[in-house]
Amino acid sequence: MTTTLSAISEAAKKPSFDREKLKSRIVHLGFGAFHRAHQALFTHEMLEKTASDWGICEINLFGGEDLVTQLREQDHLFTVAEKGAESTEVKIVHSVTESLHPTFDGKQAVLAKMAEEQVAIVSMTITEKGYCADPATGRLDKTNSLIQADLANPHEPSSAIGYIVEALRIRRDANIKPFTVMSCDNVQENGHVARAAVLDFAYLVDQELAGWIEANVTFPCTMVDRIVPAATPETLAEITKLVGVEDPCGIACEPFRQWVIEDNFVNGRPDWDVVDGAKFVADVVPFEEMKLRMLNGSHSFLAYLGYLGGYPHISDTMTNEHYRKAAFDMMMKAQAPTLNMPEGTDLEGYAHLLIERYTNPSLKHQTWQIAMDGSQKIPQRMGGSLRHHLAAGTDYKWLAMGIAGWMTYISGVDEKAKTIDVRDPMVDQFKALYKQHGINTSVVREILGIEAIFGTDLIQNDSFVAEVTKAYQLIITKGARAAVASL
Ligand code: NAI
Ligand code: CS2
Repeated sequence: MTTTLSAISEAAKKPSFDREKLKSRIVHLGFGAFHRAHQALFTHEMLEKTASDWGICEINLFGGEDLVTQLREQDHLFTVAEKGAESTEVKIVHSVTESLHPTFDGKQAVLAKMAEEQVAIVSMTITEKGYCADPATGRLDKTNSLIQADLANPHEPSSAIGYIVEALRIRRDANIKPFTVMSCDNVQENGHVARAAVLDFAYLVDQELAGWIEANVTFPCTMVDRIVPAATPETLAEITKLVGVEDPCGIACEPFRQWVIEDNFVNGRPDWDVVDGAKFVADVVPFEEMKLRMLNGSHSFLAYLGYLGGYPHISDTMTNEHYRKAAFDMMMKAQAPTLNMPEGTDLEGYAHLLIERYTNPSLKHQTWQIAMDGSQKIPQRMGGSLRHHLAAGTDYKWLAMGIAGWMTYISGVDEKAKTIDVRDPMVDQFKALYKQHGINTSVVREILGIEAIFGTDLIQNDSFVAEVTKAYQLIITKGARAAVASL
């Protein structure tokens, strides 16, 4: 099975550990861009520094068939290119032991793997929508079509939640210790959301099983950070040039990385904290909140208003002084004051670092990519801060502008009357509202009335509705660039 990539790795980047000794002790759901440049690489570097056997079995539940096929063809090795503003460092990841895909291996093979005794952690990067949770409440969305199908047929699941519950059932029935469920998605209190979704589902299928999960399984929260844009033909060509062979599983990312993990594992864990950027703590929630509000909140702001303003990438928005200032002000004036951080946390330093990371010209992070799935992202990136300011009577104009930018974006038409390819689980609902109202301020109240995104409280606040309407009006009449400059 040795391929050219492994030949290269043998020659230039041979790891210090014996790959043959690794076991699939982690099953990871979501072999996407992010995981390759984050957990898989952290695990590789942890293995370099410790004598342990924590290997990863990669699974994609939805899509990514070609990626898994290709990964197998290259002996489960792949490249990560860390691109700084001036130089690039290439690493070959050796922590992956095997891979599965339900499309060609079948659902039972996936479940059997998750139920294997040595599997101690099931981790996930399945996107916000993968939790099948109501974005406003974080509880299982029982109307979700995947969940409905899995409730009807729990032994043949499709959703990640369905797989986890069924795999835990198999383990309990076979008297095998459970695994820890570790979410690595950008979801506020991701462990708590994963737990709520799993338990809500389990209680609907088997109360006794639900009780066993509640008593025996842990769901640590994690804060994950590294900007990893989707691979493009350009990044893959660059990797080919750097490595000397083609690597369709290769991925480029920024040099920065951070991983703060709640130390709450039921069946052992690797010492990821031997690697720079990873640490275990007792309470991750403040760190998650800081990252989601300051980084992801400003990212979404820049994504919607940047896309509408004609900027294809985040680094392009940073060339406009108004966008740069608005992003910084949003972090420091709208988000930072809502946080409750451990003493000594330097939020201003963090904001400056974020602006520097966004400016990295080597990283082509598309505004369109970040704009995806806004219905799942807006509540956690802006909702909590908004409620904070509304209660305190403080200024939140950056948040109102961000929400208005998103509302304009989901109209599906840009400032040059070109169609926007809006990707969102709720896109049909948006289309219906825009069909009824057109691009007109009357749509604002309707969109703010979507309970799954905004709950029931925000729509009742007239001054909030007026503020978003004012921002929306400015965007649709003067354009996004002028609207951002007005801040
Ligand atoms: P990607 O598009 O490369 O991969 C998405 C992954 O999610 C695929 O493996 C796919 O199989 C899986 N997936 C999609 N829908 C699913 C569903 N309904 N159920 C189960 N699995 C599903 O995206 P990428 O970049 O890997 O990001 C994935 C997530 O990782 C993000 O949504 C975010 O929560 C988190 N993340 C991403 C960062 C980035 O910069 N790319 C940084 C920090 C976190
Ligand atoms: C981005 C994030 O796609 C998005 O919504 O905001 O994936 C962002 O790149 C990461 O969270 C950075 O850690």
